[in-house]
Amino acid sequence: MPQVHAPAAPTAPFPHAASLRIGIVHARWNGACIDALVEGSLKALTAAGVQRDNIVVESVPGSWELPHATARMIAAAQTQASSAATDLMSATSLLDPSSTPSSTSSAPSAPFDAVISIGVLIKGSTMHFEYISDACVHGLMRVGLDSNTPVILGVLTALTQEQAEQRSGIGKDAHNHGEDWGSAAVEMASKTKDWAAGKFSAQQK
Ligand code: RBF
Repeated sequence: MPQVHAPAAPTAPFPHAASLRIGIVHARWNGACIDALVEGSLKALTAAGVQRDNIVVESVPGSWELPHATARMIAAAQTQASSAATDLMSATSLLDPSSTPSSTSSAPSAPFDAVISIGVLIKGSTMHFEYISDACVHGLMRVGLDSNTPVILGVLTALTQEQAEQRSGIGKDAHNHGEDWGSAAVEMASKTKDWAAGKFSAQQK
């Protein structure tokens, strides 16, 4: 059986997963693997308690486009959140004291708490594999640090189609790394929210 490289389980659960809003953006090259990885991420997110309505899934042509798309999706969710706040203020305006906010659920218009960026690069006969994978992973790291939003690296770089399938959960004894990415998104989103409020895990016990 091939060795599975995956993280050990986190030391504490994440009880506020239901209030998280998560973005997924995936490339469309190597579609069978992509579909399995997106499904794996969705499965882990919902198993952890994230509401399906609070997950936005978008696609782009290839992995090269992932850093740009991730950055713009983070900005789009922030725009949605600002508009929702403005709507709420006008709905509760002193000019119309009888008005009440139409919804108390903030998650569908909240900023993303994490984004999972998914692509599959398979080495071919050109140098594109090296250029795209290097630019993509560096770009995604930059987006995460610049936006203060956890960006989960869901990019597989495989030397062969078989390797890509093994890491996408396709075939016997294969492991779906998309599930690890869903779990990583919940953990990083939850911890980043806590850290922003000045809380560490040890203080919450
Ligand atoms: N995108 C991927 O997501 N995975 C690939 O394996 C991949 N291989 C490519 C190989 C070549 C020769 C080219 C030209 C593009 C490839 N792309 C791949 C697409 C790339 O990420 C991007 O979508 C396009 O270059 C358009 O900007």
